[in-house]
Amino acid sequence: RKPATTKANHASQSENSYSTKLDKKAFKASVISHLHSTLGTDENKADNHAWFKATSAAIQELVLNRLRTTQKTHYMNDTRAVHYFSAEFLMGRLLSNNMHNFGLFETADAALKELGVDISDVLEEEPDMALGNGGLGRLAACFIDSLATMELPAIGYGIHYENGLFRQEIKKGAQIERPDSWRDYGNPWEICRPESTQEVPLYGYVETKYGSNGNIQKEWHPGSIVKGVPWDIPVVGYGGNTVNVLRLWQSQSSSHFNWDVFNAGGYVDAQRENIQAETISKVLYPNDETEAGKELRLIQQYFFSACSLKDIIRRYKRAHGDDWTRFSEQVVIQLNDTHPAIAIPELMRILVDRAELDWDTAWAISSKTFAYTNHTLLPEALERWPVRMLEKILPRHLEIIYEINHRFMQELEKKWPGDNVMKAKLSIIEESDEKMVRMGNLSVIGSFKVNGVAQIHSKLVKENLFPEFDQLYPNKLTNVTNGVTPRRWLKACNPLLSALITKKIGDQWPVNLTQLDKLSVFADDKTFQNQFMKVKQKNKEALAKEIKAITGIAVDTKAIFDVQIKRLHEYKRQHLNLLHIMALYKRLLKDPSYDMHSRVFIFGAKAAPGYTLAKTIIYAINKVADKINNDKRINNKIKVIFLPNYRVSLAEKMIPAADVSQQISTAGKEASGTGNMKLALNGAVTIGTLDGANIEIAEEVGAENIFIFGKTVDEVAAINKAGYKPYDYYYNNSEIKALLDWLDTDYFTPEQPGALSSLKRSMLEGGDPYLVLADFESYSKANEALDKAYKDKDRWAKMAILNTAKMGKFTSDRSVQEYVDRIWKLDTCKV
Ligand code: GPU
Repeated sequence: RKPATTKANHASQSENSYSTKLDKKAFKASVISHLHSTLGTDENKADNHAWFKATSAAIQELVLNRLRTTQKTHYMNDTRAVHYFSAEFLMGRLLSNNMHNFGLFETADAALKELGVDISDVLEEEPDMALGNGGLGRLAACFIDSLATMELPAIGYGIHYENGLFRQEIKKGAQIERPDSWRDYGNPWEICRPESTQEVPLYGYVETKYGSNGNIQKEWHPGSIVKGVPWDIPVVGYGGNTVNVLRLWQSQSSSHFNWDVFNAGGYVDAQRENIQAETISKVLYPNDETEAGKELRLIQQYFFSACSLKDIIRRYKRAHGDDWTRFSEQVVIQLNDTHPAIAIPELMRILVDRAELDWDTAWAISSKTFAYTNHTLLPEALERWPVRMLEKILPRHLEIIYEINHRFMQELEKKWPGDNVMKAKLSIIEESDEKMVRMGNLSVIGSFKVNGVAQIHSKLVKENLFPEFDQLYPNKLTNVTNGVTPRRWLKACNPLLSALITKKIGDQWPVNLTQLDKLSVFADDKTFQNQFMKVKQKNKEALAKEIKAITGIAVDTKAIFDVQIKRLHEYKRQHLNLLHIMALYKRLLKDPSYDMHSRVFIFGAKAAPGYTLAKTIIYAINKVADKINNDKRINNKIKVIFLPNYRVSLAEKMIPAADVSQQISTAGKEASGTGNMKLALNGAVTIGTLDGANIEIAEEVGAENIFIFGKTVDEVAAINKAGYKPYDYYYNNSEIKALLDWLDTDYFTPEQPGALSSLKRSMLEGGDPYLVLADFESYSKANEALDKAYKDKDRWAKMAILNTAKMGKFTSDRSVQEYVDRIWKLDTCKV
């Protein structure tokens, strides 16, 4: 093979523009033809949804052509490919991005205009593909965008959830969950591939047999079999040259009845669980960063991992037959967190039980195939499965896990003879009351590389989470800082800023984001400052309209637009933001001349349905908002807006309009963050802690262009070691005391006193686990500095420009290139 390329090899838009193949006239004709022949309607009857369908169909025609060519090229070249295994892909909408990536957005816009249709109305018809919870799922979506853009052979593997993340409604301030049915009116992009259906065994028992040579052979007799039907979503690279696929598995009941099991009689019946096959891919688990321990969740994980592995092996065998020696040269599998870690024993099972390779040969192949990304240090998110559950659902996998562990313990004995404490700590099996399988340990042992997602996070993975593994396997643990795709998160979502940037520095920045640094020289240029801030103003006006339409609340677009958008979690500290808002409100009530620029605080956040305190925080934000927004005494200085149903398509409207980006997690808790990158890329200034990628953002933009506050990772550790006492802050800081006590009154919830008391308690009796009170004063000071900076228009414009200019590092193309160079060792394949 050729050595891995070192430089991204993007298809250039100019030499490869599909706009040359489809002009306005041809595009119009194609849309109309689809209106007639695909949708069975016509120009007079068509509503926006029909236009959306017809426009998508016109684009999909081009997509499928490039998909065929890409697949043929990859097949002919027998390319090594990365297989990105992820339980979540948070794709959002595809039409706008597919048009942009084909260089056809302007053509489509003009064509639809001539047909009397407004393209933005058409784009609004597309439901989000919300097959993910938050950052982890969106990262997977950005990575497959970059892989296609960089013309790398890659396939995403996941689950075809019938219902994605719930739709959030806010009723009287509280979150209500409604099902998300994204495919109700059909999905124009997905293609069903019944010919590639796979079968997945579950339950049953393991039989031990003796081969003719006296070898022990294991045979798993499953209790039931489910079918996995693949749906392919094309992933269009920028320039439209390479189109990769995202393959999502839908479960279906299998027509087989396992007669083996039937004949074995009652023994099996006792263990057999009659799960409805269809339920496996019914719904995405809405818990972000908490393991549920639910049987169906483990089955989901095994279901998509097993289908995907079989699919990979089928493709490999087509080219290489039964010769397994080249498997790990052709196949690399990236595990997006431990959710697909069961793929490790599954591959071992196939190699040992099915291909009849000896253990060492099989392990040599398997452990060169997998790499694992860790996305969190939060203990509640580290997956552990009860041994009893694995024994029931995947009895053979449990045996294999024990064998992996047994051999690993022998390795440990060699390195640290007699050290049983070490063995207990690193064992895949946790010997608690209820024995558990630690999926993190399994993933580290079974992978050739393990990475964290930002420098600080990877350092903590090495030093705190897996220090002994780092000693045992030097160089296995590494860092790849996250990134975001600038195609979706600047080019497509912020057309005004994109146009301004292109006018200034040319049109290559979407594939070479470090070019944005060329804007730096204009940071002091008054004309450019004006143009830049005018764009921001327009975007704020557009969001204000949206806010008015959604909530009925009018906001002043001259106010600071301050945005906190992310899942609701205590560690992300939306309640710190809220306490500070209450503080400003209190200061204004006390002193109407209190000097602050007016500010609109905008939130978007979903809480996991079972996370009671997170839901209380949402309720608190809405109740405080009601009070403040209707209080005439403060002269509209503060507005608080909670936009319901935060999702990718809403983020695309909020981010271009943000002046301020709130990234205020307790130091050490946010692995990286990616919203921080998207907001800064669009010219928002960060107020944040030294956590996750904020640290690297601060390095890029410089201390004068970011508002850093709060305890550092080391300080947090020291406080916790000494024994953190939130009551000290409560009694020593009269403002903090007044704010918490305010939550205990019925001021914000007149109809139900005490409705917000649990929030207060969490920060006192509850021990304030995320140090909200310890960071409050520092946060308040940083906000004052921010307020002062905003009042200086030139200074603020310069900061905003430099935030955009210095975000080049955070393109997901750079992240993917690092994976390619240091982990995946892939070559580009020109299509
Ligand atoms: N993350 Br684990 C999720 O969104 N969900 C999860 O279940 C886990 C991690 C996030 C991290 O919180 C965030 O800091 C990171 O930027 C993102 O993954 C992508 O790595």
